[in-house]
Amino acid sequence: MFKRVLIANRGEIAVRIIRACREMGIESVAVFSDVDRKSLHVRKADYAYHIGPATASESYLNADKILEVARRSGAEAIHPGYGFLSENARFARACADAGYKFIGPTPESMEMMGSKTRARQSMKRAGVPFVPGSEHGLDIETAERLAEQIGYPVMLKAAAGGGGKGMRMVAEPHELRSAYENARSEAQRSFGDNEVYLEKFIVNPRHVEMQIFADEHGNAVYLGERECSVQRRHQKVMEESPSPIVDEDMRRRMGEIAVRVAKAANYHNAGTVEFLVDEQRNFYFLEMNTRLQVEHPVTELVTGIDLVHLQMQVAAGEKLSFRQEDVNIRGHAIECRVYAEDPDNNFFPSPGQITRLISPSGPGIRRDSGMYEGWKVPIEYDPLLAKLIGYGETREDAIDRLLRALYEYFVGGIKTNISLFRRILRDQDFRAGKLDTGFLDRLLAKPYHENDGQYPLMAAIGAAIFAATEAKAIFTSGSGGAAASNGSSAAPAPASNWRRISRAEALRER
Ligand code: MV4
Repeated sequence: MFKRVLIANRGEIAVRIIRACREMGIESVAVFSDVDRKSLHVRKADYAYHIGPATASESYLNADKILEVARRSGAEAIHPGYGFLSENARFARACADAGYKFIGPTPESMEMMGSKTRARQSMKRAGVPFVPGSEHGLDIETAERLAEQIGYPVMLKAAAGGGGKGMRMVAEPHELRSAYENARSEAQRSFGDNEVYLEKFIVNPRHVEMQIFADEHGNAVYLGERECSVQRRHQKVMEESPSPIVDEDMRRRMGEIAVRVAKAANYHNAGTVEFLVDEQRNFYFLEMNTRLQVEHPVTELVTGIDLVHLQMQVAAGEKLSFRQEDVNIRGHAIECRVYAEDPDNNFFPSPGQITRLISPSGPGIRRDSGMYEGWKVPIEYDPLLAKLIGYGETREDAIDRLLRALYEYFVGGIKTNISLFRRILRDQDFRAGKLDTGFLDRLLAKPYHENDGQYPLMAAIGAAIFAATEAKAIFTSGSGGAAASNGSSAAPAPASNWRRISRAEALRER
């Protein structure tokens, strides 16, 4: 196993990887920009190196600086996390050329998946179902002919794209030409590549993705799916595993296809195969993400597999120690992405100092966080602060635990989207598993008045009193007017001044 690993990332994912390193007896090397000098990953790592100014292109995206730190620190391997250089084939190649193991797939796999048209050509050869359309870039005449053939509505997409950039829905033939020009120039501007191809438009799709893992000896497994339909402007907000619409049979079919995708790409390490699922539950290959994903914890909780440990082992040349038959999905996990943004002001970014932080824990709760009290959230990077993950035997149990934990969560000094999750988790469509990629926009269009906002405030006041006095004094100070709300007269008086929030009360329509 590696003795020392460099983590080319920041925030919660760097902390997550440092934790795996410590568990495995691997020394961790952090890197940081000017504004991250006091960040949590720097404090938790065994070593930390300054790599430049806040601007990502001069620090976390600067391959030369990262490789320079690898040399100076004596690291043997580099974990890229997600974002930044994680899907950059040139960086993966530069690592290998400099003698460092890149913890991820080969540059060739990354290049294949980086071009959507190349990926579609390979998937066609491998017999993987993908959304009907073209496997090559198109000129306008060919696009017009093909669109007639497959039928409107269609979608134009940038071959170098992903994440919604350079994408245009076309409802009718007369709109095709201008949509084509727009997609092409946006693709050129965003990716420096104007190749555009065409797909049949899938109406109200769900976004379901399959986690796969492959070692460097030809073994590959799938580790269950994640439902990622709760998103806003192509930014995921909440993910869960298993998906409410995937049953055992669909999981096996989707999983076997995902493994076929991995084999066709000669894939190594952790990867995610994305599918669009239509209203008839047909699924189509969309793209492959060649990295560890933000939402990997929900898969860890339902499989019991530590994906970051596995990444290190596979990168060190070990064989997968289990087979597909050994993988069992148990329980249900849901992740909330806590962002520094204001849900009451169009999700406007809200950087600044965290003046007070009260974090939830307790049964079935996992928190992967990059923040601490007193830390200043920089404006320069992705606003993801933390991930709160609820686990339970059933989906309803996971929801109830998350709701409980969300009422314990208090972040002072900045705005966060925590209140949005309380709203989502109480929504009847969400609770019924009626999800598609339009779910969140529909929810946000409904009128809503959160009149339970006093609970976080109460928690903050309570914690402040707790910090200033002895716990015993509070706990023995009588019921303080609080009553048990579970309806049982035999229940003892609550041990604190907080009212117990019952499921019925939490869900009551007001
Ligand atoms: C689609 C689609 C409908 N039909 N392709 C958006 C991001 C990109 N990676 C793929 N996307 C979509 N492709 C066809 N042929 C609808 C979307 C889409 C979407 C996909 C996944 C998650 C959220 C989404 C939100 C809006 C649209």
